[in-house]
Amino acid sequence: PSQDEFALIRDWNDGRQSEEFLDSAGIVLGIGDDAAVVSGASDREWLFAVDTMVEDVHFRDDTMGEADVGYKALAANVSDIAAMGGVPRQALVSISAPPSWNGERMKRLYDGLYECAERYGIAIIGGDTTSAPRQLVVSVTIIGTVEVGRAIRRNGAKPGQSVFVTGPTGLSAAGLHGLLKQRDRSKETSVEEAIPQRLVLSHRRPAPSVRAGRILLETGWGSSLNDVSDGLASEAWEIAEASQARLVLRERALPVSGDLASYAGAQGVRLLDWMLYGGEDYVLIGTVDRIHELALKERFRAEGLPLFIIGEVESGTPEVVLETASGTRKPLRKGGYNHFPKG
Ligand code: TPS
Repeated sequence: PSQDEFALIRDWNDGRQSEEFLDSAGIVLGIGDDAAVVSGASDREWLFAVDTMVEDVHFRDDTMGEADVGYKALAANVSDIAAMGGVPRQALVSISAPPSWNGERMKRLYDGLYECAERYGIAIIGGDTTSAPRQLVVSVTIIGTVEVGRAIRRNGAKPGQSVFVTGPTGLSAAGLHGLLKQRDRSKETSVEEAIPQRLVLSHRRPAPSVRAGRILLETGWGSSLNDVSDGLASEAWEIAEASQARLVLRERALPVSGDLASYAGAQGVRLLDWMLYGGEDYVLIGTVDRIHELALKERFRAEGLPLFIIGEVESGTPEVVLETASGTRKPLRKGGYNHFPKG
């Protein structure tokens, strides 16, 4: 890189994380050389995941602030580690920035990124920065650790077990809906209709469930696990297919956020559509043996974390069905966000 580029990268990253923190995180050599050096632990396995955010696909100029983009790019990766029951440790950040993302905007993006890193104790150990012709692309690679042989996979759901979720879903999609509506409206008038802040916040600053994943691993009670990035129905389908089992979700047991319910009512949007197909919630869905269900709930409660039992696993063709209040069963389509629609 040129001197300019070095100066910028230093400006965005230098002094963000203390020497003490980086030492304690096992970082032998951090940002600045050709590669980072990290010490290993013999009683752990590594977890690796990568997740990318693209301007105008995952966010728009007017749906997220710069710091929100940085925060969410890392948070989505943290969620992938949480969904294995692991601990997030290090991250590498690759950014391709168009001219519209000047130095000041990039600095704010890194503000959000380091805010998330601090919250979850993640060391930023390197990355790559290039220019891009039009849209911003942020790609984060995350590294986590997990006790040998203990990672919680999607394929462990067994007939007779209960299905749980660690929080309400649909908030992020509703927040996005509100933000897009607000933008359309502000083209004509300057009247601002209130969107519940909780919805906007869950869209811009998702809170991945690392602690929940750790409880599920430490107790040994989580038999399958997945994070809700594409929507509850789609993630339930992934567990059903990997485990070769049917997941029955009870409509009445699905956790409903009060803010979401009133906003959906006011907007005339079907609440259930957001809850099942919204996506970007980053709560965890998984399964637990019925004999451990109460004790697990108690563990969650003791740590101030919610846990909702939303259904059961049955033997049979892999599929996901919704049992309505009246007891009728409706198959749920896989749904979810499709980046490559046919046609
Ligand atoms: C402006 N969205 C985009 S990607 C995705 C969802 C629900 C699924 C997860 O992505 N339009 C704007 N912003 C958004 N966030 C969406 C639409 C919704 P991936 O599969 O890449 O993890």
